[in-house]
Amino acid sequence: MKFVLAAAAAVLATGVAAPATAQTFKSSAGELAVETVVGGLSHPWAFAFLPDGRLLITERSGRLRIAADGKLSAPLAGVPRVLARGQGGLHDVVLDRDFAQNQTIYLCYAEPVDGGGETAMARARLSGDRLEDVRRIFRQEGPPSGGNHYGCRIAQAADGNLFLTTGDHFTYRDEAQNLANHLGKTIRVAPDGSVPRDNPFVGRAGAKPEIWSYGHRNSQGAAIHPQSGKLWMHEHGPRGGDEVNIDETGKNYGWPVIGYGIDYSGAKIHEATSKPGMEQPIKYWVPSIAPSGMAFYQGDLFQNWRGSLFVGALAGQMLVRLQLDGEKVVSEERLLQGLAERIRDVRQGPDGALYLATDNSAGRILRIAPAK
Ligand SMILES: [Ca+2]
Repeated sequence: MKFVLAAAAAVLATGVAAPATAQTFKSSAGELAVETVVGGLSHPWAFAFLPDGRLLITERSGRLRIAADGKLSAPLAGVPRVLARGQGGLHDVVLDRDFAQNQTIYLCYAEPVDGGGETAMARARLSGDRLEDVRRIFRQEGPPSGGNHYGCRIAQAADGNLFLTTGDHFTYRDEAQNLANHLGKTIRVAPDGSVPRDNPFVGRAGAKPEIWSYGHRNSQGAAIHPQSGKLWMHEHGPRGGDEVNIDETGKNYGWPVIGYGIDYSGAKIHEATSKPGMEQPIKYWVPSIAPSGMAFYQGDLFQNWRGSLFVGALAGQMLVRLQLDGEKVVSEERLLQGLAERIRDVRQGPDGALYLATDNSAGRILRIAPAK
């Protein structure tokens, strides 16, 4: 009995499941052990590590919770109201680069408006079990979404400016080429929501000054490259044509004019796969994997994987590792096939392990480390 209690206490202290419950998977870095850090989540969408090791986790329904030692807190007060419908709800959460000093976080979510939802971003100060000083710093303008294609990943650059991905709302794909609204764009704003003066369309008549790049379909992955400082992102294609792009100022990424997929009906969408003045992805998938979440790995636990880009897959139900040579993808490794989980988010933990969020009504945060 004493032994059983001690074992249970050890599990609680580390916050991970007992080793007996860990699943193992083969990989190019040896055998991987997959353990549950915390369960009982409803469609977790994103998570962030607080400096003390606790996890801040969003659930699509609109809850923001903290996990510590394998236990979930009650939902934090002060989260903006979200439109939890279809794909929409509470999405990304990111800590400010100076979080240790200012306790500031950023949230992306579907904000309810007349006729549907718009992608919005708020900043707030995390104070115990609540958010204080909550302020919306961006809201998309353009025809609202009925529930699909909100984008909603945030990445903060070294200069503090925030990148935010949006979607084309599924029914308005041509708007991704229209600079007069925020559909199908990457947005760049300062942490107070103001427009940086060097944004590419500042001063152009009829163009939204918050736009950084355009011609995107629906991006649920974004990260700053640790060496170059450039924004990398991926986006969902239709039937085929998911892409990884290096997302640069003022550029047109082609949707829906060019691409590598077809419509769900089988109908043709694109004029061609390339066109002058439109960027090519550095990687695309046919058939689609439905990418969500993105992280560059820089840890010590997987020495061979340093510099790799990790991408979660929803429909693909796996974790994808892209080996890079500079700005080229040289190989793809498909991991955790057989786990049979939709992967919504992937991050590197402070311990050098990889962490995933699984997207379902019994969602979990998983820790991936070398098997002992
Ligand atoms: Ca494209």
